[in-house]
Amino acid sequence: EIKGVIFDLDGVLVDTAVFHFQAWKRLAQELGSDFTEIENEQLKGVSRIASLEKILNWAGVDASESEKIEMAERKNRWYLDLVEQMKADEILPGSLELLHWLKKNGYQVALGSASKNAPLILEKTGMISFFDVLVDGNSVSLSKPNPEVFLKAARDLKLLPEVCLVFEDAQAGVDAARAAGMSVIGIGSNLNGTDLSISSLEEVLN
Ligand code: G16
Ligand code: MG
Repeated sequence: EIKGVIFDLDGVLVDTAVFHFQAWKRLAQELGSDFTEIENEQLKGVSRIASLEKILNWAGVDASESEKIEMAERKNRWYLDLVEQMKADEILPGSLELLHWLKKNGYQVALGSASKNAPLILEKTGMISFFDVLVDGNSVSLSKPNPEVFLKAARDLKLLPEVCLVFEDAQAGVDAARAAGMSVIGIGSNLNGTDLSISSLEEVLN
């Protein structure tokens, strides 16, 4: 019996991947390299600093720790400029309807995201009030596929992992949910280890 539902943010509730892509691409180009959509796929659910390390690796660029911090901050400023233009109608289809339904039917709702910008994005899109608990890149130290983010969400909801259901769009996130002992619904194709795969949250209530 599911009592709590934990949502990933990017790629599940809201499509911020396009903004991450544009900001990383701009950084890659400044490094004299390029950045493709295929490479961007590999950064889904990956923390900001781990994403940067992959990009530096693909670009064949060495950087000191302080240069890495500066680059990650630069990318984030560009990302936030793009997020600034985001409106409530950029919420992915089905998100609001499902959140409404879950709260109306007595489910506990949490966020389990790698993003440090998660509270800002939930605020901007008007979704923050649906959440009982927020666990994001500010409150966890171990990235997905480590289950920390989801285990912390369950603990904060005061629920056992086995009564929690996770919605995830990234393989690392599906693996993290599994490792936490939770049920998982995958959004999109090519995900292994899900209990169910759907193409959008719109399908959940239909
Ligand atoms: C999201 C994105 C990742 C991004 C990460 C960190 O994760 O999928 O591409 O690198 O957050 O974001 P930020 O730079 O805002 O801290 P999720 O877990 O919501 O899919
Ligand atoms: Mg995601």
